[in-house]
Amino acid sequence: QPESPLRNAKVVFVVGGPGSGKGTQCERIVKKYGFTHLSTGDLLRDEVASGSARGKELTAIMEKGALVPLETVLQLLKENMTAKAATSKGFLIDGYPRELDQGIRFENEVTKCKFVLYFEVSDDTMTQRLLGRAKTSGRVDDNEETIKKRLKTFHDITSPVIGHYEKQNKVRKIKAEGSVDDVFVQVEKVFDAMIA
Ligand code: B4P
Repeated sequence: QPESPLRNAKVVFVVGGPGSGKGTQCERIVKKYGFTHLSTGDLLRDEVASGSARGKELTAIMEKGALVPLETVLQLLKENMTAKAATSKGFLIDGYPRELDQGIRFENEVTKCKFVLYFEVSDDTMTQRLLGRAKTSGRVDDNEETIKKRLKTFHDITSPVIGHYEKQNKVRKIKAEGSVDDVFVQVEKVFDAMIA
């Protein structure tokens, strides 16, 4: 079997609750460090926008604040990473893993992550940010009821992912209550130390 072009890819997982600022900070990281940003939320919304049958099922799941099936997300990630492998300096995998199995499957089938960037924010702050975004986003999941469910999904299912990587000393925790600039100062410290 030929060696996968992704075996030696530099991968950083970006994890945090809904509205913790993952996507916002990833844009800044891309500008400064030149990584390839793949947001699983964006990939799923693209799939929905394509109008495919698979897309319709995804909307229903996202409206409920639940997680879409692992196979769907992993497949989307692999396709997009493979297409960019030759030109990428490294990948920011944003919004993934959201459950333990997603991390385990990815690391078995693609490659190990270098570290996990974790944005820690209170539920109150996340809720306020998402309600702010709701005014303009048009997203099916930016409303009070769905936000509550997304927070529950995060605490019940995603939190154990952080514990798993903490045991491996791979979590780099960012206190993300502050402004976008304040948060990015902490992110820079992590990247300068890890990527050099
Ligand atoms: P995502 O698209 O990942 O949604 P998110 O958690 O809301 O995004 P993010 O944390 O990036 O917030 P942002 O920076 O935009 O997921 C949506 C759904 O897709 C999930 O619920 C799930 O159903 C599905 N899904 C995605 N990945 C999956 C997976 N791996 N497996 C299964 N299902 C999956 O920031 C939010 C707002 O805050 C913005 O308005 C921003 O401007 C503002 N903001 C950011 N930082 C700020 C700061 N420091 N100060 C003030 N405001 C700030």
